[in-house]
Amino acid sequence: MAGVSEDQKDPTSGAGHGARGVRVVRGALAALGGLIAGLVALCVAELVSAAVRPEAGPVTAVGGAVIDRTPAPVKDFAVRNFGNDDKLVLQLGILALLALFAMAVGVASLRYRRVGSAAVLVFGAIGALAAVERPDGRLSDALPSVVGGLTACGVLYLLAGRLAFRPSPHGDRGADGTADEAGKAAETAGTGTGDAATAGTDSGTFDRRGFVIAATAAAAASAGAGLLGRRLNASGAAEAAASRRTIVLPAPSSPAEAVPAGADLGIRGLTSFTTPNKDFYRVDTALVVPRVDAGKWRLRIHGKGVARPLTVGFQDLLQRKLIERDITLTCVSNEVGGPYVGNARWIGVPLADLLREAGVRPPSKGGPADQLVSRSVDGMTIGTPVDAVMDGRDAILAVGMNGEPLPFDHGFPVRMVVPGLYGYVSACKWLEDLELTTFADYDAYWVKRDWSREAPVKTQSRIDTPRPFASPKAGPVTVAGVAWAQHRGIERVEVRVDGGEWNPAELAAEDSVDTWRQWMWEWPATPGNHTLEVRATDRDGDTQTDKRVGTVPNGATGRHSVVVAVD
Ligand SMILES: Nc1nc2c(c(=O)[nH]1)N[C@H]1C(S)=C(S)[C@@H](COP(=O)(O)O)O[C@H]1N2
Ligand SMILES: [Mo]
Repeated sequence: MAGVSEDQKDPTSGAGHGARGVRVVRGALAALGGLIAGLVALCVAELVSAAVRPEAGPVTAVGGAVIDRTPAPVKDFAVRNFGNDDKLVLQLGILALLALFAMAVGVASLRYRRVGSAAVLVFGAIGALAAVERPDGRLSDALPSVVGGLTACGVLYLLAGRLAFRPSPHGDRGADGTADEAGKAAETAGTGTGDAATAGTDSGTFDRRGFVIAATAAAAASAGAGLLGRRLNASGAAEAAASRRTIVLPAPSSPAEAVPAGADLGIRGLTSFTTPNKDFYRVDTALVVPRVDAGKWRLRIHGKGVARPLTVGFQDLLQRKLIERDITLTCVSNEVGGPYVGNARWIGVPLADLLREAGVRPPSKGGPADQLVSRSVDGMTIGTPVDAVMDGRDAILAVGMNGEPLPFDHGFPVRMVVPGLYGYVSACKWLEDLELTTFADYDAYWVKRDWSREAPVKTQSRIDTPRPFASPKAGPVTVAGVAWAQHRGIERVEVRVDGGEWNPAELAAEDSVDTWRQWMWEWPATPGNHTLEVRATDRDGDTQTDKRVGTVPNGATGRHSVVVAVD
């Protein structure tokens, strides 16, 4: 192989002063060449992804593949520690790894020029495979990585050529093919082979200037391609945003009643009863938030026992009977005391109406399908019991959240919301397909990943104030928080100090059994360290257990407690 013979003749080995310097410079430039090749790959892929779709980019695709393969406990850890930044951390991690590999490949290509360039193709192939393998992947999704990889392969080959030693002025190297090749490559870049353009020692030179020019050109061209790709990708998003702006939500035929005056105790440090959209937790697997054009959106309802399959558009939905309801949504990954719970006022079409129109009967009425699988545009699948969505509860295909069309982060244009079930078994965002099937026949995304098939929300309560390790003054201290047991309702909340007697907390007015409920308790605090603990009882009469279990497979149990140091 030419690259090997090149190095065997490396005149710097064992040569005099300065040879080491050349070697270091050459190594550093080679690493830089690798980095630039990596940059080229990503930028070209970005540009090509604009022609395919933004989700097909290699970092997004590989990130998605990593998310899909992350075991539940690790994912849980990531969500817990990085919160809504978990995806940013993942992407930065992928980029950092890629940079390391790119530098290594760059250095390797000094010695093994073709092997190094070929290694770039392997990365392209990984990106391509990851993109096609995504749940919503198609063959064309491979294009960004393939084109990016091929381009980067060529660029690295060219750059490595510039770093090849060529005959020194002393003529101690034969005019072998490799050196010729390097010389020719240098000429192509218009640098000539004049001594001024070369860096070297007594015993070896390479085309440093040629490298710098080629590298700069590659970096600049790829940055341009990358920026253009960004632009183009953003324009698709802009159309979706425009479609969202033009939406006027009709008045619901069944509006929600005003939130009772006493539902929000207005206590400092206590979570507000209604969660503003911008503060609403976000949990999903999407590295690129899908931006769907509402005008092009379609929902298909089909599957087992669907007598009249339906396809509806966004405007069709808006013209139907709309209901408005306050519903508290909770994530199964919410730890005891955790933040992944929020309450919003949703507007949408009753899901049961649509299903009945399609001729669906729940299993309790002899229907053949017990599972409703909702699919999103990004390939998420979520399985919900048909009986639950048709048992009279307010299961909604939501189009509005707190008085505006759904935010993109929360599923625009349409998502599901089902009171009483954790989000992963009910709340599909960016919905595009509803299929009637059975739990025996099909496992949805999370079920394939260790989580339970069915998951009603567990009764929980949380202390919002005082905060952990707060140091309130002795005397009356307001202890307050929220409690939830969606679709059952909260009957009672109790608080105790240092494992003593349970004290009944005062409950805020109830909005509905589908929403959380604020509570407060006036604590006569005495100086010293104390542990506050809360427990809720739901309307079924079940009191939260103190037995701690983790979030996997169907939701955490245990009591939230907070340690404070009273002054
Ligand atoms: N398409 C899609 N829908 C999804 C998810 C997802 O990853 N993708 N996550 C689900 C989970 S686990 C939860 S808890 C809720 C969270 O909804 P939010 O992000 O609007 O709070 O969305 C659900 N719907
Ligand atoms: Mo969730």
